[in-house]
Order: sequence, then structure tokens, then C-alpha cells
Amino acid sequence: MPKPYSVINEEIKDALKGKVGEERVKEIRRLLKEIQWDVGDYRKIKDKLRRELNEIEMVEQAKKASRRSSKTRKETPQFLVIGVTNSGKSTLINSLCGTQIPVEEYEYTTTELQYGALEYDGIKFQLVELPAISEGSWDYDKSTLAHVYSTDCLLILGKTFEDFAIVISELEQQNIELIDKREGDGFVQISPRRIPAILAKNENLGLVAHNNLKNVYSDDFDSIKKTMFEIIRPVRIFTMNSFNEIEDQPVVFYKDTVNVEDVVIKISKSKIDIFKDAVVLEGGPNGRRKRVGLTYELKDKDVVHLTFRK
Ligand SMILES: Nc1nc2c(ncn2[C@@H]2O[C@H](COP(=O)(O)OP(=O)(O)OP(=O)(O)O)[C@@H](O)[C@H]2O)c(=O)[nH]1
Ligand SMILES: [Mg+2]
Repeated sequence: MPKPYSVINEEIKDALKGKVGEERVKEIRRLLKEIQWDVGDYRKIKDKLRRELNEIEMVEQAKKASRRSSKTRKETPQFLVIGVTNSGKSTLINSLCGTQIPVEEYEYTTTELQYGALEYDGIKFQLVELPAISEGSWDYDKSTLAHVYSTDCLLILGKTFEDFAIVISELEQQNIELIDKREGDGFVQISPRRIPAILAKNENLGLVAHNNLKNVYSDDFDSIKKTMFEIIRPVRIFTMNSFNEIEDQPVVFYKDTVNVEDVVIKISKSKIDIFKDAVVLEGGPNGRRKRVGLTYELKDKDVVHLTFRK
């Protein structure tokens, strides 16, 4: 005798709780094997699981493809600009990045992804416009949803409260939780269901309240860039070359705890075995000098001089 439908339903919910990505795929596959009956309510459950499996696999593939398609992807945080039609997505990217994405008064002008890039305080960002979303736009066609899952952060645009309500509700229906800053242990995004987001609103709008998300005005470009920077919180470590000169380009990390070992690994993994020690100038060239080992925790703008055994 199979277990009652309601019992199985609860067991499935429990088994899948908190599982995302590969782990969720594994669990769904296991459940599909475990539920032997494939008729009536059991078939409905299995169909639901099969649909979810397809969806996750599609998203995982899109994530892999998007990482492969851009060499700089890993080093360049991406902000996906989303909103209802005519919310000013193309206009904003053009203003921030100097691009010439077509802008029109009529609706649904942008039908394909549009790209822009900008730099702020030495950090490059990629901005991508997602074609407008509307109520129920992901019910049947989930293709643009894959880009939401694979981005690092969302920049949600709106001219009215209603604009934001639509976008936020559509995201919620896809079980996407919006958070106010990146997670402490990493960036590029780890969980596609928890995405840092900024709300960029029309100058006439009051505070849009949602999960403590940061609000910016869509015509206040400096404030937008500054907020993007604050959300990703890069840790920039400057290294010294063999002539004791500080390199122009820092090694950048998008996680909170960065130590000397992380820097060695990023520069040259093979050198870790011959690492001798490091001299750190705290916070910049004029900072306090310290001789440290691999486990020493570095802060943004620290300068390190690594020495290796011959
Ligand atoms: N008043 C005002 N109008 C704006 C602003 N931003 C954009 N617009 C106008 O709104 C219209 C739509 O702008 P787009 O940038 O094309 O908007 P979009 O969100 O990319 O729209 P679609 O790609 O068509 O979905 C254009 O006529 C813009 O000139 C703004 O900040 N204030
Ligand atoms: Mg557009």
C-alpha cells in the first residue's frame, strides 16, 4: 500500500526544504525513484517534481553558459536591471554606461538582453537590461528567469509603487528572496534564490519599503554607483612587484574574510609551497608595517609584499 497523498506531500516538502541547485536536483531524483506509484495523485506529485527538475536543470545550464560566455564574468559583478516596461531601464544604462540602447516612448522596446559596463572606485561592473517583465510573464516562458538566477545582483526600476509591487511579486512567486547586501562568504552569487537588490525609483516617489532594500533615485547616478559598490563590498588588495613598486591594479575579492593565503592562491597557486612571509602596509602605502603569515586577515586597500623561498 502506498502512503497517503498528504503524508507524501509533507515528506517531500521536508526533504526539499533549504536545498538548492545540485543538491535539490539529487533529492528530487531520489524522491522520484522512491515514489513507486505513478497514477492519480501520485502521478500529479511526480509530474510536479519532474517539472521542477526540468526548470532547475535549465537554470543550472544557463548559469554555466553565462559564466562560460564571458571571461571577465567571475571578476566583474553583474547587476541585472529589471522592471516593468517603460520604467526607464534602457535610459538608466545609457546614462550610467554611455551606451546607446534604443529608448522609445512606446512599450516593450527592448526585446533582447542589452549590456553596459561602468567603473567606480577601481571596480568594474556589468549592467544588463532584461526585457520588461509583467504580471505572470514567467508562468509559461521561464527563459528570462534563468538570467535572474545567474546574476549577482538586481537593480529594480520603477516609476510608481505599483511598478515595484509587480516586479517584487513576480520574483516572490519564483521563490526568490531579495536581500539588502551580498552574503558574507562570497560573490559571485552562491544561492540563486537569495539575490541582493537595489530599488531605483522615480524622483517623485517616497520610500519603497521592502526587506530593508536600499532605495536610490534613478536620476542620481553617483548615488546609484555608490550603492552598487556598497552592496558588493569589494576587498582590494594591492601587491608589490619585485622592484618594490605597488601594482596599479589590485587583486579583488568579493567576500568578507580575506587572508594572505587567498592572495597567494589568486596570484599563483603553485607558489603556496614556497611562501616565506609577507609584509603588510595596513590600509595603503603609508600604513603601519607588519610582518605576517598565511593566515593573517587582510582588509580593503591593504598593500602586501609577498616573499618566497628560492
Ligand atoms: N520623466 C522621465 N521619463 C523617463 C525616465 N527614464 C526614462 N524615461 C522615458 O520613459 C520612456 C521609456 O524609457 P526606456 O528607457 O525605453 O524604458 P525601458 O524600461 O527600457 O522600456 P522597455 O525596454 O520598452 O520595456 C522613454 O520615453 C524615456 O524617455 C525618467 O527618469 N523620467
Ligand atoms: Mg528598454
